[in-house]
Amino acid sequence: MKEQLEAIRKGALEAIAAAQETAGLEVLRVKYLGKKGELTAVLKQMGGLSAELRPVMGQLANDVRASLETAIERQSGILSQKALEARLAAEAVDVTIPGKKPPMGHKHPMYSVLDEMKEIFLNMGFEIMDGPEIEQADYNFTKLNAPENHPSRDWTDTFYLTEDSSVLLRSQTSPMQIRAMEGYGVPIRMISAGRVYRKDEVDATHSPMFHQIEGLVVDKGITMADLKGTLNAVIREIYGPETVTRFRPHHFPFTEPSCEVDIQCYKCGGKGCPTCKGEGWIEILGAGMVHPKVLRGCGIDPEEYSGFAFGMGLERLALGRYKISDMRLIFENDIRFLEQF
Ligand code: 2NL
Repeated sequence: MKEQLEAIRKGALEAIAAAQETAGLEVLRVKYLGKKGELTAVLKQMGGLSAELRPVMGQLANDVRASLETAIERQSGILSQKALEARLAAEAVDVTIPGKKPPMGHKHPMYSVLDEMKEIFLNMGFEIMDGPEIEQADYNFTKLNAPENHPSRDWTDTFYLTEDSSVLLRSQTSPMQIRAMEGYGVPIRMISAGRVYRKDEVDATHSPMFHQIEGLVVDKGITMADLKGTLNAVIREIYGPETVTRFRPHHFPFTEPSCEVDIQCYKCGGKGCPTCKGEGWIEILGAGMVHPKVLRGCGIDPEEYSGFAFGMGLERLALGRYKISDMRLIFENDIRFLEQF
């Protein structure tokens, strides 16, 4: 029996030392030490031994078991260490290789223009206010002195959200100025900017959704001179200090008197070219003195207070600023176009 045990020990130790995988090691454990294993089989024969030999063989069997367990333990440690090393080698990362730079986006050119505008007005003491794009017809039209039969109220011009024409997608940002006057009272110096909606077909200069920036100043003694001075200052900040402006009479329901403001063509200097369509001038905004009816409707006494207001399209401003010829480019979000700014 002693020879049997030593043979098991020798065979097992060799097999264990030769094992190359943890799974194989487990097979060996079962083969030698398991309930139906070789060592157990030998132990089962112990009953036939003499009383003197039994403890000696028992002792030897335990010794063999212990040495196999130790060997398995050791080999298992070696194998997992090897596996770890192999994995580390396979997954090694060379942190010194230069990285791939992710493509970085940037502000849309129109929002660059808007931010520039906001900065100019903030520096002049204006506040910036935001408002809803879904509006009441009352705020979009009635309080702005648009008569019931005004063409802009037509279903062919404005996106209505209710059958009774009381709720709509705002067609201008003026409703916010009305809310500001009603909510905060006078004096007031504010701008608001955002999306507006009109039922226009898409072409080089029109889109059913575009952006407006509007401003409003109401205080005691505000005159057309304040309007001209403020707008000239803003225009020269945006288009350069030498920019020549022209104020033409116009008509808006919400201002009286009203005007449109042109700048002398930055491309041809006023001679006439494709950019100004031969006119020598480019229209950039509409403005006027706030209509007394509009002030009164907001609870402001037009005998005591007066104000001016203006509005301009942001897309058109960006087109002029960056010499872009077609408004559709502003909306299409073609990376090849946007990357240029
Ligand atoms: C344009 C012209 C304009 C206003 C907007 C305004 C607002 C209130 C009262 C009076 Cl609350 N006026 N806004 C005034 C004149 C012109 O916009 O061509 N926009 C694109």
